[in-house]
Amino acid sequence: MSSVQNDNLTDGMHVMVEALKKNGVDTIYGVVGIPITDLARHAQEEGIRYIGFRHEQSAGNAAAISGYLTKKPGICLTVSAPGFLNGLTALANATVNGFPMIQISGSSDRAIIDLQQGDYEELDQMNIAKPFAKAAYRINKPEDIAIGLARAIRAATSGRPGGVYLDVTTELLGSVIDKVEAEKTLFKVENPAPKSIPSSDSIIKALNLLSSAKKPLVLLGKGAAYSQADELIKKFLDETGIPFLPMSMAKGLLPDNHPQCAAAARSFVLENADTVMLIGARLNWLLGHGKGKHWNPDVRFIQLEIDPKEIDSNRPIEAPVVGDIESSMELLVNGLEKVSIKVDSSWIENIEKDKEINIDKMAAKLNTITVPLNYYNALKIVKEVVDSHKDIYLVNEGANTLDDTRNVINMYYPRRRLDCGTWGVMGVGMGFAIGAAITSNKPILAIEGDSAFGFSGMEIETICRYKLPITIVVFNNGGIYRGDHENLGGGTDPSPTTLMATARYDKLIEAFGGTPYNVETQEELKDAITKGIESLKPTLINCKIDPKTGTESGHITSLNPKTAIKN
Ligand code: ADP
Ligand code: TZD
Ligand code: MG
Repeated sequence: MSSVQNDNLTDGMHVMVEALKKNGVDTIYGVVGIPITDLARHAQEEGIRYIGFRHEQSAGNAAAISGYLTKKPGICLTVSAPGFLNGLTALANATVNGFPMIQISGSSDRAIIDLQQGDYEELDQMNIAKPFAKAAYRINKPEDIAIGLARAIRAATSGRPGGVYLDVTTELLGSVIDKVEAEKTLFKVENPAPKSIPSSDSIIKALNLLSSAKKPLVLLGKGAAYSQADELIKKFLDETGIPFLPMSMAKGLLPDNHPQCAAAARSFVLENADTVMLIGARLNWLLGHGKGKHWNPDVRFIQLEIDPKEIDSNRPIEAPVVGDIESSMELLVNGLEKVSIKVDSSWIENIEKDKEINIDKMAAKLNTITVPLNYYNALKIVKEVVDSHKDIYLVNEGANTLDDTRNVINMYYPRRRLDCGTWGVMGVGMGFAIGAAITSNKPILAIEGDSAFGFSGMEIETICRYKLPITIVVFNNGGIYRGDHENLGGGTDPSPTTLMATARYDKLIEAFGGTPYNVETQEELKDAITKGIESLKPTLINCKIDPKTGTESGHITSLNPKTAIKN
């Protein structure tokens, strides 16, 4: 694409970069090609960091997690048609999880697309993006670039955040516009995610319901983590003494070893709580839809939620508090002096008893010594390392590798655990690790199933190219869930769940100059993770795990159709 920049004229590509700069965009994650190569080059020239990936899905995942960590939309840049589609999975995942991101994609000639005349990478991208995105826009005129970007920023970050698609045509990028006119169109979006203040009635109702509870529970979701209302949530819990349960990515919002944390008594508190206050958590499959055998049948709900449509989505909510969590928590904390919230001491004692029993059971699993290692005795080591590097970001995906890691590893700071989220999607690992490293400048530890790692594994080249402080541990059990299944047809092909147990994933990072480790014992694992983290250099540890120890689908075996379980 030729650049028409001269003293009086500019073009869509240059205006787009100016609009991004004006709105504080400091990083773009992408893969270049026609028609957006010059856009990436010029963005870099203008001081925006460009992080080039090997696959758009990982670029999208990096953008999404950066959005989650910063509350500013992460930007992913893709080429037309296939690049766009590769990024779309990440955009959809961002939307489902409530992460703010914008996928800016180049697209081919509208006139040819609309008549389906067969252009290079022809695809009607905006219409394809619509069902997967929170919003989708196309900019056709250079004078509309600033407005188009503003619409995308507002849609991505206001209300429930999500993924926004922004289509920039080849024609737009090359369209000439007078420099002075273009300059006049530029602006910074004012207050992109306005506060949403809940009604005072809803606050009073919520507090009254809590004060009538004997066995209350606060359930923290990733919406609470996202809102960054950390201090207010802490204050509310400190002042009321209510036990809390964090959803996976809300772990660490208050430290997992906080005395009120009921994570180790999860089943007990869900089965027995008489009043549950949801803070930024949905009653979706991850919570059994808030009904059924895992819940107290008489439980009453308070729900702090920004999206009014979410209320009553699965069961009636007695006290909805519709607003942003920060505003809602502020009003709730201020309202505490007007009500008396008393948590039954027997409730706390019973939770403590259940925690003790479960912690003992867990300790027994962690303290087994086996060769090869199993998930638990390997995770015992990871836990020890994380306990002495509390500020670390933990990226985690897999089935057993995901579920067991979540249960074993304590988190100590908000927004440090980044995982498969609402969809239970594989392939977020390296994108999340890279996005978190670029955004936080802190060391990242990625605990990856061998299958999970494969979905984004080529990004270790990206990690090495940018010299990122990422330590990857591949729990290599030789398979999806387990490595010991047989081909039921009796042939020589491996079973559908089988991967190579003998694979040396560590060798991959050697190709790019990273540090490899191949470990089989707890001592070797501890040494390798500690050195990896402390070196601040790209490190990949192949950790051999007994192929016989995993469970089909990890902790969600019951979601399989009844026919499928043949362990
Ligand atoms: P988890 O999986 O941790 O339970 P979910 O992603 O299911 O969390 O739910 C998060 C909820 O938080 C979503 O319904 C989302 O609309 C809501 N949410 C996100 N940000 C805010 C905010 N700032 N204020 C209020 N609610 C929010
Ligand atoms: N594809 C995508 C994109 N997401 C998925 N969740 C799956 C496929 C299905 N799947 C799971 O739900 S977990 C998993 C797959 C393929 C991998 C589990 O194997 P692993 O972990 O090696 O990563 P464990 O430790 O062996 O259980
Ligand atoms: Mg595996």
